[in-house]
Amino acid sequence: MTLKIDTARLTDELQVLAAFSDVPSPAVTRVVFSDQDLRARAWLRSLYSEAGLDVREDAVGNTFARWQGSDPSLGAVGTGSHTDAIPHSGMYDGTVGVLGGLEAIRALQRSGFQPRRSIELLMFTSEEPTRFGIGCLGSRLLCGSLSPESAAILKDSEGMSLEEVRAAAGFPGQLDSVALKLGYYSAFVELHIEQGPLLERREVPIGVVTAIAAPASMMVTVHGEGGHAGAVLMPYRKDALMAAAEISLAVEAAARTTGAIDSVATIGLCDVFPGAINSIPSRVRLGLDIRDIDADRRDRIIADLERSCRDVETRRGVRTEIQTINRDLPATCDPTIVSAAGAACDKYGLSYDRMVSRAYHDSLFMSRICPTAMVFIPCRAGVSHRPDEYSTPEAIAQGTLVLAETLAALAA
Ligand code: HGY
Ligand code: MN
Ligand code: MN
Repeated sequence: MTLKIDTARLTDELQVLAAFSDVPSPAVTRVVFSDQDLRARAWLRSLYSEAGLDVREDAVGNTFARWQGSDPSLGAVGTGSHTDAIPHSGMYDGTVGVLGGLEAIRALQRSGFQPRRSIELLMFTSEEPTRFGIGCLGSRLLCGSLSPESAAILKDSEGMSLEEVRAAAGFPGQLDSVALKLGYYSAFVELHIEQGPLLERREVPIGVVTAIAAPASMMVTVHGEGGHAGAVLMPYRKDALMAAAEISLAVEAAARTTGAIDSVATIGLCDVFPGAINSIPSRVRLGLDIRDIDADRRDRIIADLERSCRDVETRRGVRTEIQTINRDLPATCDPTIVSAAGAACDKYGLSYDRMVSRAYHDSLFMSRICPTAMVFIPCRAGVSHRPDEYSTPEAIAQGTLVLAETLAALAA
């Protein structure tokens, strides 16, 4: 069986999907359950139906498009990714895994392949933390690593709860109906852009992921004393922003000195209150993202953060609070799927690298309920989460081809 990917159609569908955005091209903003997200979902459902797939959506909007296999008693082979996009980002993060997964299924259908195990395309709800503050919301609920109770109380920046938002978006039903039973999938494979520079730098067309880094995110609130920028003299200040700056530099130093290049820490959110140029900050909220492929090493950075908070409290007379949003274990990808993806590359003469994913993905949580692996394709200069994120049609087609062959091997 030699598969043919319809590159023109796939590229065109990626462009159509990118247009469902709250900002003008080339940037994409598509926040979960926004009007643009709902429009995109409706359009995607029409594509799944056109391909003859059985479509269902769960109580949190995870979407499943199934190609029935000849033996429905067997666990299905899953593939897919997300289509929500953080503000002012690019058009390939996540979408390549959904539309590439769909084209992989269509290519297998066109070839006359008949799956024994059903092949199911997933579109996970809210992979990005943008609206509810936690990443992989849909896949966490699917694998049971987030309880329905904890999910129900999540709120967005307008104070709307997940319950209110999902009901208004047309996803009623009980959150406790979302978790999948073990065995529902026999395997899961996600196609995704690398979101890093290695494949392009090494001129290798495919990455086969062997491990996914462990993310942790937390909010640190520093409570100081406000006051008049002119009247309060320096020795008498309890400036929350200066304290937060010391904590930030301590976290950066901790990540830089673990002895491993895999340790990373980012402070992507900094909210200063009251936020007036002539008023000493009385409260600062920092959003931290700390990752490593080794959970213990990552946790040592968190320990340094905690130490720095205590130290700053003593020296500056401020009070700090650390709220942990998530602190996940890394994932090891399944060797059988890794070899199947490698064999698919060999079949088409595509070189590939085994590599670690430094971004987290829904696969991190799918690996809790079934053997899981990922296929990466290069993205230009490793850029992602930016409007200039880009992957060539050829790279996308090659990744889709490897995905299709891998799915066929797993579903045969
Ligand atoms: O942040 C991440 O790693 C993912 O792109 N949401
Ligand atoms: Mn992303
Ligand atoms: Mn992604």
